[in-house]
Amino acid sequence: MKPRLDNSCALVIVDVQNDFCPGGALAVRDGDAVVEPLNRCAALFARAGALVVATCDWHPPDHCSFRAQGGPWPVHCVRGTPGAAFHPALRLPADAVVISKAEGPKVESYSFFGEPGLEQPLVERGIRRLFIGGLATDYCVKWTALDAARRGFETFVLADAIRGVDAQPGDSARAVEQMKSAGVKLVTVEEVAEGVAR
Ligand code: VGL
Ligand code: ZN
Repeated sequence: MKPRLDNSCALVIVDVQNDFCPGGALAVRDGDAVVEPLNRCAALFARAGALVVATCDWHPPDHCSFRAQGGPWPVHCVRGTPGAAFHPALRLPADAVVISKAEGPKVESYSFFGEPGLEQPLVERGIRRLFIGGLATDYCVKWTALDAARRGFETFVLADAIRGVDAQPGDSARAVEQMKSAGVKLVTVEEVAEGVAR
């Protein structure tokens, strides 16, 4: 499976933020291992004239997903804090589009498409194929990929550029199976690179 990279493609880098990396408030094991393959991928997309989007979890201090508010998570990715910043080694192209999500205190949104009005600009730019990588496999990556596939985008997940929370053992593996069942294709960054070379 070597998809050809052109401007009908967009790369969606999901939540590569300090709080989801080792040492962060909601650390994903080896979360920082996604940075290098995503940097490589972002450079390939930029060279192909394809859009790069980076999402960030961007919560108010009293967000409904935090335990003090009855949610499942420790306080994480509070807007404007160091934990909410992108991993310092992440290299985004100058014209990358940054999208904040789950900004309202009462709104949880694991999916990029949970924020209204994001699909139309992609469609208007002729984007039909989305390549998704980042954190976390079993939450924001999964829901973004499932939503993308449901909306009719040809949807690829970058198998070597995702890591999961695995609150229950096997959650990430199950997430991958669920994505595949929904028609999402798994590709490696190397396969994407080969698609550019042709
Ligand atoms: C995420 C848990 C809580 C994610 C965000 O980015 O996958 N997971 N907030
Ligand atoms: Zn969150």
